[in-house]
Amino acid sequence: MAIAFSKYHGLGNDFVLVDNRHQADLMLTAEQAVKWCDRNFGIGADGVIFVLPGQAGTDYTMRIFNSDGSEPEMCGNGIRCLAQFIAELETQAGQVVAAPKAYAIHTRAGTMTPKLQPDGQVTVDMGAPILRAGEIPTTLAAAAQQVVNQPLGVADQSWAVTCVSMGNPHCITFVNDVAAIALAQLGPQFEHHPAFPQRINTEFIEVISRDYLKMRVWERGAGATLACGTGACAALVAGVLTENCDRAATVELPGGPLRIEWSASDNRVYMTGPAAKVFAGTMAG
Ligand code: ZDP
Repeated sequence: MAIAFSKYHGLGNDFVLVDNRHQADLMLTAEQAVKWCDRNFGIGADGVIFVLPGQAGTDYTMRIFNSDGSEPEMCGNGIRCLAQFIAELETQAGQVVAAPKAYAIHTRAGTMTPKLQPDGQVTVDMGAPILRAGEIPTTLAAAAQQVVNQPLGVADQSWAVTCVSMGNPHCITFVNDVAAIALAQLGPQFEHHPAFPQRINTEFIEVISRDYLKMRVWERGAGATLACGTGACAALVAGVLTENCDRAATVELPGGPLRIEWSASDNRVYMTGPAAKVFAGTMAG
């Protein structure tokens, strides 16, 4: 059976989107998603995202497979793409979708709320960051403690790491020169380090100023990507905890900039950035 899809990207972090609103079961298996993500033998993407019926009072549910077939809790760039995809599906169905328009989306990390802005960007209420080691999870500190600038040994070097979960786990380390980081060598060693029982997404951050960070990322289950929304949020939170940056900053990723704010009034993280459709098609399952 041929399955319709749309291809989107958020700053070059690219996803295949599937309209799964008419059934509760996923229309693809993890193995099929891996094939679809293959850049030579498939469509090519960092992940496959499904829009399902809402749960627990939300408008819709998001589920995602990484390109290796693992299922993360959340995806920041992906949820911006999902909001644009939903707006397109609703428009096709004859509904009026005028910005600003917000959707409540159920994810494995709780309810997230992307809002379409009149300028085409999408702002996502990503919820409060999770800082307790046991909930991230990492064994770098006692379960109830935070991990801020703790030493972690990787590749015969000691890295000062700060750990933050945005629903999915992140390890952030501040470096002098992100361009000099050997990402493909170091990334897998962080990802599979025994201190991270659920594996980890790793962000290397260069502080340009208190409101401008430069980031390179090695994603759990997807490797080096051009952008990572949850990672940019986690990096800003880590920057505040380590006193490297202000509560609002631009995070520059290889694919472009995201605007991130960790609100002092409600403790939630707000991410603003683009999401764009590239093409649509059908694929044999
Ligand atoms: O946590 C993970 O396993 C990530 N690879 C999920 C994807 C995160 C993403 N890049 C983002 O933008 O947050 C989609």
